[in-house]
Amino acid sequence: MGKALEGVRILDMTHVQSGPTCTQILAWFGADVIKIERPGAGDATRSQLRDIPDVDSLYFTMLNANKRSITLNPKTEVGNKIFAKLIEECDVMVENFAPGAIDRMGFPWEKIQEINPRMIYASIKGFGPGPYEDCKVYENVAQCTGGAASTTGELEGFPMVTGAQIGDSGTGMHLVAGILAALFHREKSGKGQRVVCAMQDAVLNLCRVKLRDQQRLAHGPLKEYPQYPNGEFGEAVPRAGNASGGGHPGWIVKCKGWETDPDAYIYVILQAMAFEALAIVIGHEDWLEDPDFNTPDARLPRLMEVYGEIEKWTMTKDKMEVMDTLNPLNVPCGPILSMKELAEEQGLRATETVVEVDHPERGKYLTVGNPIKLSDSPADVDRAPLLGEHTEEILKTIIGLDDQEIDAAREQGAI
Ligand code: CAO
Repeated sequence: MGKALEGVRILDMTHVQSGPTCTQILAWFGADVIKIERPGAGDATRSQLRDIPDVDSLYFTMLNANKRSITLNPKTEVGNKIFAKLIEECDVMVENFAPGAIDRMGFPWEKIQEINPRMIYASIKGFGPGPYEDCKVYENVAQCTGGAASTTGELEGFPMVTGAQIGDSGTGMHLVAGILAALFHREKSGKGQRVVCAMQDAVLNLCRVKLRDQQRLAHGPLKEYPQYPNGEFGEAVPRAGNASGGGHPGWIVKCKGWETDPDAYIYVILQAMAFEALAIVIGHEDWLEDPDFNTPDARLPRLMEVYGEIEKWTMTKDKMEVMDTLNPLNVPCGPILSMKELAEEQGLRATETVVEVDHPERGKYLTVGNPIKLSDSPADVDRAPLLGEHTEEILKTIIGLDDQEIDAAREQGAI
């Protein structure tokens, strides 16, 4: 069985993280992803946060698997022609340069459509149209402007960004959805279209429940927030520590060993239907008859007391013991797993969510494979390409250049 996107060719003008996450997923779905990189330099991340001197960084290699790399400067005369030919030969073009960069290369959307009316042209920008549309944006800027930072952090603390790259990788995933929808639409219409995702929009979409709470706030205090009933609510959704954003309250509690192990914690959710089993296992059968504790509403003003009692019990067990005890009781819970534990987790290796690949210069490294599993076209995770590794191959097979023309292009700095 072939790959889902076999036969789809992607002109990949992405760099750093947001765009590359998108095209990496498309590559895992089977698309031929041709990554265009600046001659001599390549994607800036090749040399950022290097762990081994002169070797492509993990930053780059973990975001550019299964792609082919061609060096090309579309701002040169020959480079411009090659780029136009690539637009003709590709199905989708993806880019995440600063606003206007592709236009300045001589390829506004109108020109791209003229060259290839079937082309789907997908972009990531920091902001949508409006006062900030020309701004350059990185991950944490998006987290701050999309509502994540103002709603994350300790109750009385300052705004906090999360380590999950919701601005970059989160927007990349949104763009994948847009590209696939446009490809599907092209099957019927025969025409390509423009797909744009703004990082602020994607982060806000991921913070949807906080905009929900903003509106609920107009009708009274947010009773599942730790501020209730003693704290004050202001005009905007407050930071809520580790409170659950869903309909069932939850919190992180300490487990055995927390004094020395920074990850000896577990998240426990007080799902209403599992509360009886939870109360019994922690030795609080009395709560089942106590009107202060035996309904979800009664517990709301006492959540911190409930978590405190749960914690007395979890502190007697390590986090995996807690998990093994609570899961059979249908109590939703999640141990805090460190990156070390995740890297070593055999279950994730078995599903190829964590994959070891071999690289000619760095040797073996771990990467996160395709988290989206397709039954008939599973992803094979290959290493990231070296800079310009496929330049000649692509110029010969897709553009139709011969050796002499390739040499001439090289002399002019076009490739
Ligand atoms: N050959 C020659 N020039 C090239 C080239 C190539 N193959 N590829 C890119 N360039 C040029 C661009 O044409 C641009 O030149 P001009 O500004 O003179 O037109 C230049 O490289 C730099 O592009 P940039 O402004 O996008 O790069 P930057 O490092 O200054 O900014 C970033 C980086 C990420 C802030 C910006 O690209 C951006 O805001 N992107 C949109 C939002 C985004 O995706 N952010 C996520 C960042 S982390 O994933």
